[in-house]
Formats: sequence, C-alpha cells, structure tokens
Amino acid sequence: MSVLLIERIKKLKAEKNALIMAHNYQIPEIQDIADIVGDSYMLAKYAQTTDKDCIIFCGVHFMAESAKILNPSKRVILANPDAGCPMADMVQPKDLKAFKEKYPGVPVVAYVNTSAEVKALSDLCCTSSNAVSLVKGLKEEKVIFVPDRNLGTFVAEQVPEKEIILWEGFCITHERVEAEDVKKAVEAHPGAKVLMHPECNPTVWGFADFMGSTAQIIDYVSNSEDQEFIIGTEAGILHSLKKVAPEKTCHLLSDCLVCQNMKKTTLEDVEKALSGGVAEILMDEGLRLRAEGALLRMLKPND
Ligand code: CIZ
Ligand code: SF4
Repeated sequence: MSVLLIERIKKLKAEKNALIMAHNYQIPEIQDIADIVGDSYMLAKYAQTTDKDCIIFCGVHFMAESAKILNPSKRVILANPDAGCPMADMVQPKDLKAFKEKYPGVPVVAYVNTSAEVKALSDLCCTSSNAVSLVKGLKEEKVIFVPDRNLGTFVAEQVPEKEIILWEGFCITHERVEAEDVKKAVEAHPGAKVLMHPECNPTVWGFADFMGSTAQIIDYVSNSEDQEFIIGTEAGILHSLKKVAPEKTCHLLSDCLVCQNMKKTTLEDVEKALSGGVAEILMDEGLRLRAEGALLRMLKPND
C-alpha cells in the first residue's frame, strides 16, 4: 500500500513540477520522500531559490508561510493545514504592538516560529542556529526577543553585553524535559554526550555537553569523535541522524520529546496536497512585504 502511495506521490510530484520540503521533526516516511529535509533556516533558504512551480511543505504553518513570503510567485501548500506551532501562537500581533509601545526604539527580534503578522511587526527574524550571532551583530544595546523565553535566555547568556527583553513564550514539547529525565538518560547511557536544544528549559541546561539548534546537533554528531549521544530535541531528528551518521548511536533524551503538530503530516496528506485537495497559502501583498523585510535581514544580515 505504502509502496503504491509512494509511487503515486513521485508521479504527481513530477507532473506538477513540485518540490517536497520536510522538517527534521517529521515522521521517517515523510523525511524519506522529501526532496529536502532540514531545519527551519535551511528550509527557508532553499524555499527562496527553488525553480519548481510548487512547494509542498511538510512541517508546521509558520514554515510554509515563510516559504510563501520568500518566494511569492510559487504555489506553497502546507501538506497538513492543521499543523500549527503552539509557541508561535503565544505571541499575538496586538499584544506585541502594545509591548513595543513600552519600549520605543528597541528592535524586535522574532524567532521564525511566529506568524507573518508578528514578523511584519519585527525588525529581524532568527532561528536557533543564528539567534546568538544576529543579536550580537545588532548595534542597539537593548533587544526585545519573541516568543521563546528559553532561546531568549540562551541568547542573553551568550551575548551578556546586551539587555534582552524576554517574552513569556515557550515550546510545549521541549519544555516538558525535566532534570529527572536527563538524570535517567545519563544513568542508562553513561559516557554518552548530552546534546540539547535551547528550547529546553534553562533548569536542565547544566546537564548538556553541547547546546545547539537541530542543524548544529546534526553537525556535532557527524563530526564528533564520540560514538554515543543523548539527544535533547524532538524525536524526528533521530531519523535524520541515522542517515547522516549511521555508525553512531543516538538515544532520545526522553519519550516526551514528540511534537504532536510535527507528527500530523502523513503520506496521504502529501498525495492529497499534490492532487489539488489542499488549499495553497495565500497572503495579502502588503503583509507579505512587511514580513519579508525581517526574514531577508536574517538571510542576508550584512545587506
Ligand atoms: O522547534 C522547532 O520548531 C525548531 C527547532 C525549528 C527549527 O528548525 O529551527
Ligand atoms: Fe512549535 Fe515546539 Fe513543535 Fe517546534 S517542536 S513546532 S516550537 S511546538
């Protein structure tokens, strides 16, 4: 069944001249049929330059929206339109507008895990791969960082010369990791290096040998002399790690590291999206242009 479905997807993809993009947190079957698998930074960069007519996005809503903002002439379809990001919903445009009024002249740095409306109110976007370097590069000494208070705290630690004004948002998946989970994982796998995403709560960072984004964790495992790792980010990354470093052993830090939204997309959804059964992402051009500025500054920070 699945073999036939995969064949149909391949045929439709060629007919529609479509590109299938998948985030590292997607289920293995989706990662395997995707043309490109990556973190939100890599996917945004790729979406900007593809010459295909249509992008089928397997991820969550803000990612497909970013692809549309960056490449508006393409049809962009989120394979499962119900897949959202609860963290992105934790910053609403009207609340951010009111917050900005309290801090006139202070730039807003928005994690890409935000809606187009929030990006449009922000000066600069970042991902977890580049948040530290982008904030460091700003000339202002004070910065508002939305919505992830954990990544914002990480930036504040790495860029102590600046004052980071935090927002009370967080990832409901990474936030679940507790000290007990890390202790148990370390006991079960003594000697394994602990690699952790900064979306985890700061109370567990002390257990990490390395803190980094999904892409940085994948690079670390690929390039390390070590053989065994405890991975403190969403479960889907294990499949990506198996592909890039099949000889290494990677354990998920805790079974709680599963993002229900990232797991919504199925092969059936991809087939439906390619067959015209899922509405494409549409956006008001004024909003798109305002949101594009912050994303472009992330992608080309020196321009
Ligand atoms: O938690 C997420 O949604 C992440 C880490 C996205 C990304 O690739 O930066
Ligand atoms: Fe949002 Fe967290 Fe899921 Fe990423 S892992 S999409 S931040 S809820």
